[in-house]
Amino acid sequence: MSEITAPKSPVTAEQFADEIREQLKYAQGVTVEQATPADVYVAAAVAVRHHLMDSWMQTQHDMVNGTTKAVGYLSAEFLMGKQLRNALLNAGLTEQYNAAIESLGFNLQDVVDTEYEPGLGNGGLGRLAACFIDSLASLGVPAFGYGIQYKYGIFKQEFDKDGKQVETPDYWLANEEPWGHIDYNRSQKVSFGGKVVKEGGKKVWKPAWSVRAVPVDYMVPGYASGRVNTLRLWSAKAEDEFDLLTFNRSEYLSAVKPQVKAENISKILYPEDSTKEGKQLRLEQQYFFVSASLHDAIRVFYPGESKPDLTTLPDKIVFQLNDTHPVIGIPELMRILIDEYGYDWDTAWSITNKTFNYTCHTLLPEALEVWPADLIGELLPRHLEIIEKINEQFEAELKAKGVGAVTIKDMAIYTGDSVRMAYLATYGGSHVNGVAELHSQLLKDVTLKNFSDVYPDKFTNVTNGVTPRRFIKLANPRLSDLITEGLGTDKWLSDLELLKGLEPLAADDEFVRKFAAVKQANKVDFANYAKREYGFDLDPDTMFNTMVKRLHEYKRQALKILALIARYADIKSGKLSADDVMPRTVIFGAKAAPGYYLAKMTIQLINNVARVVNNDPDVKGKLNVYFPWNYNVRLAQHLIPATDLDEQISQAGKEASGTGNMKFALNGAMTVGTLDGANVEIRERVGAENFFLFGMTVDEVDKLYADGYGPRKYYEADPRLKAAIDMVADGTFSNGNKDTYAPLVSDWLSKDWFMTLADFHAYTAIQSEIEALYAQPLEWNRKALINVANSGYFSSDRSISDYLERIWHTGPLPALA
Ligand code: 26M
Repeated sequence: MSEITAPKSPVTAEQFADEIREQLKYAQGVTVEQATPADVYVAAAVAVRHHLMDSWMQTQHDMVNGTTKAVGYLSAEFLMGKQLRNALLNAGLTEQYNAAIESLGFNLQDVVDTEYEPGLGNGGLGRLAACFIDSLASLGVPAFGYGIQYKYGIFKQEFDKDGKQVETPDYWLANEEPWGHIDYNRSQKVSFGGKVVKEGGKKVWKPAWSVRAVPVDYMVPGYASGRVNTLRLWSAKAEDEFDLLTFNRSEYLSAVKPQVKAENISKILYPEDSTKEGKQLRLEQQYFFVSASLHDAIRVFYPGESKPDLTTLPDKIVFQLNDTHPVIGIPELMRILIDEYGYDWDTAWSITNKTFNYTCHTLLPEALEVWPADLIGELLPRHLEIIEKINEQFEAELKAKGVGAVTIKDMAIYTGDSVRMAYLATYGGSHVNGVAELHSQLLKDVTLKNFSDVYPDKFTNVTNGVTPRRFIKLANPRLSDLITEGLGTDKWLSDLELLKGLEPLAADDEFVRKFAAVKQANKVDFANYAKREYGFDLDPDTMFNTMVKRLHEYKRQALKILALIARYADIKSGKLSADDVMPRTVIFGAKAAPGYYLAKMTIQLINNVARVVNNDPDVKGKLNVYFPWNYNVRLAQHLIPATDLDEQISQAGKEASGTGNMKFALNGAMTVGTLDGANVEIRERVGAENFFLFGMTVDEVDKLYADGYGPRKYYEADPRLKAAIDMVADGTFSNGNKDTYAPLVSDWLSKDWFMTLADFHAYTAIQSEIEALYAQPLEWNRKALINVANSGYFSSDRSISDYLERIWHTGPLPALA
């Protein structure tokens, strides 16, 4: 590999500027004088890629030729956020870039701002995948992220004049995208449909149509590790050889149909989160990226071998299934091993079983994917046969273990008319993990109880984490500097437990004041940002109280908005004298799935509460509500560092983990939250006295259900709750129209599936505690600082270390020379 040179000696700002000039001239055809900030952004991105190239090649070389098992993270979503600043940070080029851009006569921020954020994910699951590949590279572990390069990412959210959500397409590839490298020569063919025939005693799949999966490679530079991994996102293109494949082609036009169909596969990210959608295109997407990825891994690890010994595959790579979306990979690997490479069933099963592991990200039963057998049979007939056979083997195994017939039926992977992907994943892989302690426990006790009874050793927990590079260093440079000052080192960026060293400084009033000043400056910055981007007038001298996450009933944005309405009513009626009110700015961010009726109505309600409250002179300066549209990674990076109080108020037992909660705690916000998901572990670490806990526990929720839950009782019993709901019903937030929110009100009063009303009292009661503390800025900031000091555990580096130890059984590549 002589073309790989040792990583270059650090580039100077002058050299970096020259590289940008070269690129502008010879690739983009513009002079520095003609160049726009967008041109300079592209040139800078290309220059950064060039600087990463040797490390990238070296990492691939070491991965393929060494003995360290690699990780393949299979995920339908990677919510990456903007790349330039992150790549510069991890490659150690930030200073040079800053100086170079300025020497070329451009403003740093103008250039960075032209980057368009790739929104290739819905929310937590997709962002977690992005944090994980950052940590894998930073720890020096050889890894591939495998996913889909959707042409359209998560929709852009706008609000119409009535405050309703309007979705518009996110064509993020409209302009030049300098990060992804399209590698046509490493394409894979992925086939669909047709039938299975017997030829010489062997099952042979004769597909009806195929597409070409073209890899688009993104470099994933590790922070200070010298390693650069690959995120390989597949893009669907038409196959040329369709005439060989369509065996009942009668006329040209119908033969061309599959070509149109082909490119549809990677056209759009499904905007659903946590609802199963039995859509054929979705299954096509899943099979498309998984089949291409598995074939790609074999190509990479057995280069040029026509008869590779695939019994060694589990020593080369371990695949993590990010939720059920890539689980079709299990029958696909079986098919590849048996049909393409001639292995017998048992050998194929042993390889497959060792190669896959499954992460579950939910507890909502409706979010576990179940595919109609008809659909699988039509699209992937050979896979359906294999699934049936896996199920037969599974049932025999259960029987041999003495499991009863009724339980065996309950556990069926294949029921005769559907396939349960979570069960297939649990049986087909070596390990199953939940994403926080409580969640993993509930998986064992409830959702996958039968499986955990039979296969207790498969089950484990890996609590989620977030990357401190993006979510502290890039998002919050002021806090980063203060942490470095406090610790006397910046090593915390790759060993976040070092934050613990800040704890003694919480007793140092001088340091706490500096910490408070950082928050205040961040709030001023955010107010300016909100003015510029949204036209809002935020007052940085009020408490910034934030709730950002997908809009979902279980997350209970309704609880927040009802409490807010009650407070508005209290101020207005004089029940709360204006002087006693701690001024608050409440900030929401949330997208609702386009087909989720009640979620969209909640968005409309929040917007209209904001309109009414912000225009009411009676509460001026006391309460303001803002709902910046199109919450995304960029907005998160601005908002999180500026937040005083974060809301994590899901019904206990419903939020698998949450990762926003970690980002806020790490940025010095206090949390008001339930005992749900990772809140439990955050509270354990930061200390009960530094966390605003309220609401029912999982056991209390279960008991209330069992006893028969009726929300109306709570409405009748609590006059403030009643007043708030009545205001929604009577048209206060809909210009007098009583119909506007009727379905929402009726749901609250008759169903209230997530017990918002039952937790209302506890939620409003804790507000006085919150305000009493906020009235003592030094004490508030002391506690917030203790939160930062004790949240180092929530680094995704720690999550990845746990995966390495408990599930993947691999580690970093040998140190670089
Ligand atoms: C399913 C079928 C069809 C279309 C889309 C989906 C789908 C897409 C995304 C279903 C679920 C999806 O994401 C779920 C998710 O984001 N879960 C969150 O995962 C985070 C990371 O583990 C956790 O922190 C959150 O608690 C959990 O809600």
